[in-house]
Amino acid sequence: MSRSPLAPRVSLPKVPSRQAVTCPYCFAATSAHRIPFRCRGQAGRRAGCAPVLDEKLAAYTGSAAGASLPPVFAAPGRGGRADCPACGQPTGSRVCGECHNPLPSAYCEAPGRIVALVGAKNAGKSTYIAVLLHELMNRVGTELDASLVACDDRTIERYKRDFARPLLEERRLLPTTASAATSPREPLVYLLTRTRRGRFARERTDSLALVLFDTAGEDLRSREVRDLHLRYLEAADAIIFLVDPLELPGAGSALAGSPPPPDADPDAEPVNIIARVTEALRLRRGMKPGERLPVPVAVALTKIDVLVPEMARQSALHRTRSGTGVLDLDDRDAVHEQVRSLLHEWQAGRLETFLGQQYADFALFGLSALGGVPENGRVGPGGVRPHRAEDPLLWLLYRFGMLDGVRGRGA
Ligand SMILES: Nc1nc2c(ncn2[C@@H]2O[C@H](COP(=O)(O)OP(=O)(O)O)[C@@H](O)[C@H]2O)c(=O)[nH]1
Ligand SMILES: [Mg+2]
Ligand SMILES: [Zn+2]
Ligand SMILES: [Zn+2]
Repeated sequence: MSRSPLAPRVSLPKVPSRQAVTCPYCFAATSAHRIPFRCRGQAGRRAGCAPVLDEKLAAYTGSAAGASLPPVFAAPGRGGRADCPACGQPTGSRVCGECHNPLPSAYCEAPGRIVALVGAKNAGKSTYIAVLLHELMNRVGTELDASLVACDDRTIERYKRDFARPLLEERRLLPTTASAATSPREPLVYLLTRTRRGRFARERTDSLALVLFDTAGEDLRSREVRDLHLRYLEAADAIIFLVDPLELPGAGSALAGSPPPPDADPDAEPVNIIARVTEALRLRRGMKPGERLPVPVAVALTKIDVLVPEMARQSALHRTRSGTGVLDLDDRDAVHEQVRSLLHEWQAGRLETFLGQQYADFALFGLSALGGVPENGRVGPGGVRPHRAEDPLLWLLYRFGMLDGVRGRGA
């Protein structure tokens, strides 16, 4: 009998958290007690420093708009607070020393884990980002008793304008992501925080930084953007790869309707994208041949609503996730096995082989952000009905020790 692909995961150590704090905007690492502060500034009758143009922040965002802020200063910052040397006011706001973006205190205290999202053009990244964040802010957030908070105002604005409003309110498909030449090269940065009562009634708070770049595929050809993305991937403590099943060569017959896209470009093939990213990661991390990368990797087939209905019967992938507030490990194994056999059926078995050779810890998923096939540039008549969109994230939370795994719940 062949070794179960799921077996080795059980004995793997929990992913260690890092000592230094990595900025989720520019990925510079700073030791936890050297993080600078930003003065609280004037407010109402409170005295404080006046806003000045923050040149580092303006350079990062590419605009002086919104970069007029109270000054940044260095201080030892015991207990996450310091007094501004200019005005004497205490402050608890910290920023990255390199780019001056805010670093939430929960993130500084319990150095967060950075989760990166990668996928070929058209894999469903933008749609997934819109839906996953909405799920985390609502249904899934409530289930896990977790809060998802944007780390800066630009993230809030961009999520509303570019993701939530068009897709969830107006039910229009998202336009192809504009090239970074015309849109900011900034990630959306969120902190997912979960507080749980542990043993001896002690509370324990864990956080995870979700750093989401929504990049146009062609941007990876630009050197500057590629460098930023490599830093992003290098800093990532976990990666979610999104794979469009329509791009898998053998999947055609299993899928309802939609023929493969006409501009089939070998560069955009999921296996090749994953291979390129993996190669870059190995190089940057100085991995020896045969050594497997330790970052947990979730590989998710998107758009599984296109699988023909016959396949849906008795399928782990198609039933709703079982377990509430926990990760049901039996359900997890069943979905992994099903996606694995789908990949083999679709002559994409080499994807799994490759992942097994390169990563010590990977898991396979299938999800649908929309829950149905869109028509004429719009979401289907039933609206956006995500299916298992949160699964990869729940698994990562489990791997980070932020969510309990249970067995024997029954399906
Ligand atoms: N059937 C189906 N199609 C989807 C789903 N998510 C995205 N798509 C389709 O895939 C296209 C590309 O998605 P998008 O999120 O823009 O991909 P990106 O280029 O990776 O950002 C969309 O225009 C939709 O037509 C889904 O859950 N189900
Ligand atoms: Mg996009
Ligand atoms: Zn930074
Ligand atoms: Zn001040």
